[in-house]
Amino acid sequence: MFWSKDLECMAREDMKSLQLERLKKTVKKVYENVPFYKDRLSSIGFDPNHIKTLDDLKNIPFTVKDDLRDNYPYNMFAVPIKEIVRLHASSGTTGKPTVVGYTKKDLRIWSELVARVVVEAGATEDDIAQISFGYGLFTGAFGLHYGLEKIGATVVPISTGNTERQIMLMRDFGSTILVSTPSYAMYMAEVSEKLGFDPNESNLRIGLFGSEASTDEMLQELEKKWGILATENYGLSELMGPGISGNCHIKSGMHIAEDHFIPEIIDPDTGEVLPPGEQGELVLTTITREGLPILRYRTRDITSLNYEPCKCGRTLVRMDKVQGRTDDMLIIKGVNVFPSQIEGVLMNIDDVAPHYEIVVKRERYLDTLEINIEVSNAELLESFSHLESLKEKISSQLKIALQIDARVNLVEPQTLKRFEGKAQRVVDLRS
Ligand code: DLL
Repeated sequence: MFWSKDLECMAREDMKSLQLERLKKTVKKVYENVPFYKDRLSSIGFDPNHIKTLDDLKNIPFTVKDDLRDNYPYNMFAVPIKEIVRLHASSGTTGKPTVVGYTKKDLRIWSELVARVVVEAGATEDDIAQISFGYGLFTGAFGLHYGLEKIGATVVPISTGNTERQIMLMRDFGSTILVSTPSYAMYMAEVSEKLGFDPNESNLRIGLFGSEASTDEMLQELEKKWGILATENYGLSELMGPGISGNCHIKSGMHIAEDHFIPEIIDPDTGEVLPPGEQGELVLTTITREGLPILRYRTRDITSLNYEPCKCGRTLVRMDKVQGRTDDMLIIKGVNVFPSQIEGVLMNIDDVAPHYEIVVKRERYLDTLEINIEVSNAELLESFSHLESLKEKISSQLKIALQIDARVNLVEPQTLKRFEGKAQRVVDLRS
């Protein structure tokens, strides 16, 4: 199913000329309206007329989160505040947030793009969508809300929290779509079981998950538990929010709305642009945004791009699952470790629940990695020999995947923290 088939299935050459035309306008606009860009571009002698081909994009300096913070709250906006009709802000609990402003047109495009993402995942006007993201400055709930309303689905703006009530209303209202983080969907399944309702018996048929990294194994587990198609979508508040990319039903990468964002993959250390297929940091340039246009934003998300047309018929480039963030990467005893690698190992082992915590410490000048994992059934804790062999199995598989030793602690079911929004599974006690 398509929301805007012509744009989603455009010939590559047509897409490139559309992007070039929009990029030229964007660069000119920020140069004329945003002092930050005027200074930055003129300091390297860059004139908007220097954009002749899409390749010229690589001569523009990157924009990073600190640039937005330094221009807090409105100094990066390209229109007077009077034209801004909505403000959102990035998540994060420390320091100043990054503030995002939308004009009326920006909001219209945002709901169009989210409509695209939800339709490609299979949502229709017959669906009842329970939005279990937090409503507020976070973009997740409002973004999905307007996109789902746009396609005519019935929206239930329940927000996060009060999980028992979520389950009751999900059953009573007959929700067919769940919108949440994958970790909250997992917690909701657990609460449903505790209340005596098999999640598989719910009316849910599609999960629209996003806002945090998840492994394929975690999504498969959600599919089994809820009896759904677990799809993923991606976005970040600085650039709009959800709607930047999403899975179609084939789930072989997330199609990027390339008519609104130009993606690049760079080497995070050198900033060099990498060829298609190589893994690196995703950089995005907005090409239709009015309120807060951003050139070459470093997302810090690690992924790769696939330009092969998809079996679904879309030609929009696909980004691979986000493997982690450059700032999530742990360096333990000099080895790079992504939390997603650990999750990948744990999810393939029977008898452990999909709830874990990664603790990094420094003991006598040496880094240590400790992983607390819930067993799926409390009775397992009663058999010492079984427990030891399970621990042994997890440790050896982690060693193969990570190349370093990890101390494994098996803990009772339902003792680790649960999350209603983005999961925080890493506790780094070294600093
Ligand atoms: O999380 C926007 C969003 C809301 C996307 C709802 C999808 C659904 P922020 O709070 O600014 O915005 O966080 C953005 O979250 O840079 C990624 O690191 C991470 N992220 C978002 N979606 C995914 C995903 C929203 N599907 C940051 N997979 C991004 C992995 C994701 N990470």
